[in-house]
Amino acid sequence: MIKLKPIFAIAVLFFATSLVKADDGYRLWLRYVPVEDSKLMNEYRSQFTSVAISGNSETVSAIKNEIKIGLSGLLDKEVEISSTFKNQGLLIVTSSSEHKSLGISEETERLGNEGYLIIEKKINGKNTIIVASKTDIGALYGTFHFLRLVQTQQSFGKINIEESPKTTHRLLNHWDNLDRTVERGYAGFSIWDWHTLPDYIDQRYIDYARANASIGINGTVLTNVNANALILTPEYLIKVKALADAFRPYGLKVYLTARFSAPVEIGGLTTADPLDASVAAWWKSKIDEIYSMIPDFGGFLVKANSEGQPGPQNYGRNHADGANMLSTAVAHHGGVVMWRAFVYDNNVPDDRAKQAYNEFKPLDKRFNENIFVQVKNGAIDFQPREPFHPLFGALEHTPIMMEFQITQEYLGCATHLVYLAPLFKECLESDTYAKGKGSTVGKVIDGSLHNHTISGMAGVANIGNDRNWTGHPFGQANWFAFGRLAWNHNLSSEQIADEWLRMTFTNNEKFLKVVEPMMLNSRETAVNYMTPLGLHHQMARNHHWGPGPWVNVGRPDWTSPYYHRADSVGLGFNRSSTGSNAVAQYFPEVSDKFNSVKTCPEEFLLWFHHVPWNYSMKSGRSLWNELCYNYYSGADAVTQMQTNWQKVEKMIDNEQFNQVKQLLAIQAKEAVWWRNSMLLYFQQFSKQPIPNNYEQPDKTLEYYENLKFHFVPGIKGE
Ligand code: GCV
Repeated sequence: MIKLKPIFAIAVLFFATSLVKADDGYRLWLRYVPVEDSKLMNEYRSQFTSVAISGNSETVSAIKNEIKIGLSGLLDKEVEISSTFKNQGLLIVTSSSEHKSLGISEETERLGNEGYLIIEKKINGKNTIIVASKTDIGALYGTFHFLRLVQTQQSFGKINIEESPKTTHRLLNHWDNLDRTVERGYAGFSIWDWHTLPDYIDQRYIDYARANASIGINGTVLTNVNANALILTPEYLIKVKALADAFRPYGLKVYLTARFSAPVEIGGLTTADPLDASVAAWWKSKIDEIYSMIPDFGGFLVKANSEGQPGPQNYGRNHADGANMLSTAVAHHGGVVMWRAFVYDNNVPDDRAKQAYNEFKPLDKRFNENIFVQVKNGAIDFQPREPFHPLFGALEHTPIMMEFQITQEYLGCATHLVYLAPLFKECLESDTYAKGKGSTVGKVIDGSLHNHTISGMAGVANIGNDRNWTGHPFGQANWFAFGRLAWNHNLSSEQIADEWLRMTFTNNEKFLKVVEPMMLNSRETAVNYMTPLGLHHQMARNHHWGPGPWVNVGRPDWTSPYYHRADSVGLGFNRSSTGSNAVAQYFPEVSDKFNSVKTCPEEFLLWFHHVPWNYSMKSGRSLWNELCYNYYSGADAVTQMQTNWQKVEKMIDNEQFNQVKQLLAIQAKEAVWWRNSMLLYFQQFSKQPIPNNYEQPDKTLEYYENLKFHFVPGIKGE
């Protein structure tokens, strides 16, 4: 045995402990550290003595791998896995003969292809937990659910869980360019290393698929909607195939963005007119080529005639003409087309918020069956708060794919802690009244309101090659929350935060009591210090980081004054019947509510109304004073987040604690920047003082207006 000198031995021990403890966030919520509660640990250890899993598909291997690293890590001992059933404490079963012999055929019959049961039964005298499904993918989802129960220290007792996803298509959208920059990405470069693909399969690809499967995400669009036709060339398709092969065991299908002008750019045609036979033939042959390489290819996401992207309107055709041509070519392979409703007219409209509805509502009956119209949650663009998009409920015959933005383009990039589940939920729970009370956006997108067989939710990813994937450690919570809600939009923000915190940090109740409320309030806090009371699109030009209410160059509907409409009378965009009448795009119950300044919820007041500075708000304060109140409470709430975070210092990993602490300091600084510059700017119009019980801005408006920033992440150049 080697003998170490005492001081050296202490140093080695210290180094080893810090190595064991340091958490760089790479493992996400799949940390699988030993169960903290010793009583539960003993229970789990005596229950899960060994595990039986039958089958030998690639997905079954993935399940075995997950059980091996997951359960062994959680129980802090090697867990045996066998393929024959004896007296194990945990069975994972997928075949109908197994279901029959266990007497659970009736229950499993009810399950869809991705569903599963987790139940308890006495087998050979032993209480056994059974994860049962019809398919291997169902069993994989069930396995992750089982592991989550152990990670979050749940008691199994008389467990009886039946789960099936509420939507058929649960997708991440990567806005990743082929040069590995990520549009609106704040966590490093793209995780797709096109240069080393197809020969090098980075472990990160597998861990990405594991993480997605653990929350039920079943598809990924690899490329930016501002698309590059090169991805459709054989040189790149072979790389796409390599990723598809790596993801397949995890039930994750690959999709691509289709550049509408590809037939011209890489196909040698002179037109991309969707009604031209040679164009349709080119796409058909391209799509057949893709399916010959990737038989389960998911389909295409298309941004057309928006922000300079080519589309059918370039040839005098409409969106349905373009989408139908593509969808016909993928249909017999089982693929779908997701056609985005985020469109811009070449002419500046009277109200940008009305554009998508105006273009898509008349086309409702024109789309083929395998087409989704993909609609952002709000009609402008992923703002900190927007009313739900009027297309939800308005399109009856066309399935709508929800598009949420997980990456924080308008929410402080990756330096602000903003938990997005409350934003997602606010939209999903909004009542469209399309078929009377209770016609929520959730029911529109899960297909139940209008009886669609395909349904879906997409989230613009916040993932990059940063070691912890998302830059801010709490950015991981937004990826997690998106997946959980795409699976079941009825889950609460609280439950999702609780799960994520326990899995990512600790089950320590004292920690949860401090950090959970902090997460849950963080979105409202951001709204308050950025754009309260329905203000929107006040971010700096182009990079959208930080305030820019003064931005007035470029297309009018890309400027801030277009949206805030501040003048000597008041503030806000009049979208009521006396203004742009955008309210008329909603069903009458909603439209009437938004239309009147009296009944419009105050959080949307300036979205729908131009309101006088001295208008009396529900609080009794004038609009101007309410604005001041909101900005100051937003910035103060970030200071409170810092104080709260300090309380958990000793409860979690030091590296992660410090990372969040430093990011909160940046957020606090930027919240004050937002507050001061917005109020100083609007003060020019209100001509009223910031009440003197508030700390007064220490800089001038001119100072803020002249700040210059270079190379802000998320955009190319500058
Ligand atoms: C991918 C906004 C963003 C763009 C984005 C666009 C879209 O305008 O700023 O970066 O482009 O939305 O959703 O297509």
